[in-house]
Order: sequence, then C-alpha cells, then structure tokens
Amino acid sequence: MATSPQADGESGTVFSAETYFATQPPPSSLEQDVARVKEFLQRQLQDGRKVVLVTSGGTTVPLELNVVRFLDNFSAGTRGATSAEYFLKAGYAVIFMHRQFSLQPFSRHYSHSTHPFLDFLEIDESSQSATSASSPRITVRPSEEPQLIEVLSTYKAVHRAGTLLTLNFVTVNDYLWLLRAVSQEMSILGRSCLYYLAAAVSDFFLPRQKMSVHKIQSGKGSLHIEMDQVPKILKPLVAEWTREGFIVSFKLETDPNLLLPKACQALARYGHQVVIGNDLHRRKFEVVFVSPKSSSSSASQPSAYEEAWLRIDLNKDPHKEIEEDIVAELVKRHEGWIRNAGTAT
Ligand code: 9Z3
Repeated sequence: MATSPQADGESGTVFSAETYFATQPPPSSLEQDVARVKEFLQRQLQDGRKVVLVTSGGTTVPLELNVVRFLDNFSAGTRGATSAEYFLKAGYAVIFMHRQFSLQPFSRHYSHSTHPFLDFLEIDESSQSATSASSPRITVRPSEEPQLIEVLSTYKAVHRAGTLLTLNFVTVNDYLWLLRAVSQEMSILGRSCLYYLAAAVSDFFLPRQKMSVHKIQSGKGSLHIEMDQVPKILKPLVAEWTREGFIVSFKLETDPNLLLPKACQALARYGHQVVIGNDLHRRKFEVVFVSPKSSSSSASQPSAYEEAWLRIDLNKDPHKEIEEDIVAELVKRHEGWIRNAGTAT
C-alpha cells in the first residue's frame, strides 16, 4: 500500500489516489456539500429519477498557499452547462459540479459577453415600477422575449421540481475531493446514475508540502516550478467508488492523430463505458464516441473498441448545439446499460 508519493524516475512525483487523499487537505466546504448531495439523492431515489453528475469548467493550480498566482486553462464550461440543460430535458436529475463563475445551465444564455443581459432590458419612463412610485419600470426588448420566456420557464420548472443541484470547485484539489465524495454517495443509485466528466482537469499540481506560504518574490530572474502528476482519478472512480455507474469521460487533444489512440488507452486503463474524444478547435461541431465493442458487433475490425463520429453542420443551422445530440445518444446507451443489469458488460 503506497502511503508516500513515488518518484517516477524522470522528474516529479506520481501520486496514487490513496496517497493523494492522505496528504492533501479537503476543501472546507466538503462536509456541507456532501450533506446537500445526500438529501438531493434521497429525493431523486424516492421519485425514481435517474441522476447524472455533470462536471464542468477548468480547475486551477495555486502556486502559493496565500494564493496570488495560479495556473488555469481555457474551459468556459460551455459543454457542461449546455449538456446539463439537455439532461434535465430528458428527465434526469442533475448534479452540476462546476468551476466557480464558469457557465451554468440557463443563465449561460445571458452571461456571456456576446449576449449580455443588460443589453436587452429597457427602461420604460412612461410607467412606474410596482415597488416605488418614483422609479420607472424595466421591460424586456420584444425581440428577446420569446427566447427569454422559454429559458425562464424551463429554469423555473426545474427549480420547482428540485432536479438541479449545483456544487462549486476552484482548484484541482477541490475537484478531486468533491468528485470522490459525490461519486461515493451516488453509488446508492446503482446503474441509474451516469457520470459525464466534461471538466477540464489539470494533469499537474503543486502539493501543499512544496508550496510557498507567501507570494513568490521576483528578483531572481526566472521562475522554476516542478509540478507533480495529478493521480488518474478514473481508476478508483470505476473500480471502487461507483462500480455500477455508467461513466463517460472526455478526452481533449490538439493533435488529431492522438484523439483515437488516447481515447482507447483510457478505456483500456480504466475499463469504463465511453470516452468522448474532442479536438480543441472542432469540439463545437464534431466529437467521437469510443466504447468497448459490443459482443454482437462484427468481428471484422481488429480493435476491441468501436468509434462513432457525431457531427453537426453549423452552416446549415447556426443555433444547433452538439450537446443535444451527445446527450440523446448517451441517454440511449444508458438505458441499454440499465436494461443489461445482471448480465456481463
Ligand atoms: C473536454 O474535453 C470538454 O469537452 C472541453 C469543453 C473541456 C473541451 P468548454 O468548457 O470545453 O465547452 O469550453 N473535457 C475533458 C478534458 C480533460 O481534461 N480530459 C482529461 C484528458 O484529456 C481526461 S478526464 O486527459
């Protein structure tokens, strides 16, 4: 049993998940979050709903304990926030675990700088507000009303039904602790839970023990930081924390030649159900589903995995969101997974 990190023979250190959690402290909000998750899951269990955990947005890697500087990545959380809406539409309860201040379901339509909500509100000087006789009313620009009514009514219906729980993380450490705790709780749902791991998680981190307490000072000309590898969290997730869940991970690459090999490698290593591969620049209109070949499929392909490309044409329909098709496909596959309970997978 590894209780201390192992040197990897080249540079840096490889943490097993076990060593990681034994040496890195949990976030202060963890207990409170777990209590909210337990209560949420009990309700969904009573109502017989399937539950999906959607992770979304990037993780930070702080460089100091009193953090002034950190590493971050590009992810805005579009994939996760958009997918969460389609899962809700499909009747799932959603635990939306996202990077603080990244996009969220429903509000995402108005929080982006290309569609700021202040731009479609108007001040109507001719009528008075309901609360104060001296202030004018605020109205919505008529051209924006149809979309706002649709988004707002779905948002309100979801809140009435209590099918959306939102959790926050900032650092990669917050993310790892929260993912472990939430997945352990979700395991009570057996096959009825789905994991949709779309967050862009850092591969490297700086362990607490190696961090500078105070702001790193300049004056030495350059900055050298050696980071350690974040443990491969899918391994215990699949093998220990949630054995029956339907697990979908994402693989992001910038070199298109690496996408399929890396997706297959992840499936071979962790033994989960689906890897969705996406290229950084094509991710809004093209993804590839990679999964273990079903026993019924043709034996002409030598590989143990099958790929299915999903593409949309944004020239034909600029408002189409690829997440709609991704979620529809996963809902189908998850149904099959639930039906096959008790048989070999
Ligand atoms: C993804 O690949 C997501 O689809 C994106 C979505 C991060 C590209 P946006 O937030 O982008 O809509 O702007 N997520 C997973 C990326 C990741 O970190 N995967 C790990 C890896 O590639 C494996 S779990 O090694």
